[in-house]
Amino acid sequence: MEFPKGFLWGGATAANQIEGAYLTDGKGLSTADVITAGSRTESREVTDGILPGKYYPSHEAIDFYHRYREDIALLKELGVNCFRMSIAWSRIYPHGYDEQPNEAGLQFYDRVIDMLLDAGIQPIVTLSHYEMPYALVTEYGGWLDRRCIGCFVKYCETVFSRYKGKVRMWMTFNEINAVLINPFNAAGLLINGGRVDHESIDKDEEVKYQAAHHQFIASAMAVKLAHTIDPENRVGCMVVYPQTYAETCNPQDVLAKMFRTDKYSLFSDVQVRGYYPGKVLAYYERHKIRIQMEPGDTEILKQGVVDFIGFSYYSSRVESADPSHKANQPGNMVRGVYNPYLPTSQWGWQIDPIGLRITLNELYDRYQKPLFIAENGLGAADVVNPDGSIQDDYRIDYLSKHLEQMKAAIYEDGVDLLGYTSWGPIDLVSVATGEMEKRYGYIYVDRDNQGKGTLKRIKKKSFTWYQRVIATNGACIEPLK
Ligand code: BGP
Repeated sequence: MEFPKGFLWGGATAANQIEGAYLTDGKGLSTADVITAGSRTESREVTDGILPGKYYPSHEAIDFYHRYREDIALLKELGVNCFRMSIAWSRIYPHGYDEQPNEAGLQFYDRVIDMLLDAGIQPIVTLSHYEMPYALVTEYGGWLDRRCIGCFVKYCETVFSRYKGKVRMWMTFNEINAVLINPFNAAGLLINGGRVDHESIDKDEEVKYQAAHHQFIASAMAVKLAHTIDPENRVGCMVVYPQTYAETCNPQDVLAKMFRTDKYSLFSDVQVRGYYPGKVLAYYERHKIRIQMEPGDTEILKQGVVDFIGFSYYSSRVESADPSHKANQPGNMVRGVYNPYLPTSQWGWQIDPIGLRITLNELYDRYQKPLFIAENGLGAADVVNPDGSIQDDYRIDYLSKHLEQMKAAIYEDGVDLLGYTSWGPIDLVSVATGEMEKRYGYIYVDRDNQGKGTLKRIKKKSFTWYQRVIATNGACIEPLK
């Protein structure tokens, strides 16, 4: 059986993970540009500006800035009908608070968007994918400062007007709920030196939720503006959805799971419903979290509810009420207790296709709005064989099993799913580790963790597989022989 007519098939990327050219044509420094490379065992470091002798993978990334023609031609050959990309805010407003936009930055996106449209590929644009102009951190302190709202909305107005009639689908903040453990990437907050801290989910809550409140207001204003500029615009939120299971059927574990799910869902609750649900306000009260809200905020939230729910799904996690059961099993952003029923990837993320079906059902039940899978994929180390081929059957296996569960959610459970953009159709820089060799692509990029390599692009076996999936509108998702 095919996927519904008009289903969106694509791939997802972020400006700072592909573009490089980090100071070219008037671009300002972004928060992503001051994060060094790490590894599987060593965390990335947020430095005070650019320090000599340190390696920052975003500075060159895969050089999409200069190679977009070749890359879009490959996407066209792949057959995708959409491409999730982000605009680097600091290319348009180098400091965030500038009076005028940077015309050269806009011209770059003009070229990319026009070329995508010529190739029959609909651009889906994230407005802030784990980056903001660095000056807004050094001078304002990131999203904790309410002035960021005005800067963001001005930037949105510039790009909504410029790409009117060309871009019709937008997402506001990538994985907005990741602020809980990754406050620098998500909101420019220098808590804990900007490091990702998996233990910190319940710490510094007032600061994180205050910054999130400013983002909620900014997102709601952006939604309203997008609809005003072009009623055809559809704007979504984007959340990381760490599907969570209770460790046992002990009600204490089930309660712990419920609290965790609610905590991650708070963000989409506000963005989709347009108000803070009572549960959230009760949580703030119980934990003495005081959020500064201004008169008018309630109205803004109400008027700026999103049109669809974009989310990332890579793996599931397990929650235990027993503090001696350590949550040290890694996953996308979030850690959990080890699940003995699931295999793990080379980077330790547990692979759970059925969890995607459960997630689609949970989100649709909770909100009754269309869903969009904005990210999903397998990070793996690929090997280029002497004949130049890359046999990534493990990736095909991962993706085809997830597509099978999507089909079940659509046809057996009645979920309204708009589309699917697998993460990194072309290899790119990893967010968690800064590595290049954690690869997601259908297209290989010859570049290693130290930034060495020719940047040559090579099609992997999964390229042919995804090409067939799209050509048959998902009727044929089985792995290739
Ligand atoms: C998500 C981010 C992406 C992407 C992905 C894979 O959290 O939105 O930007 O990088 O995770 O994670 P990683 O790059 O760490 O493998």
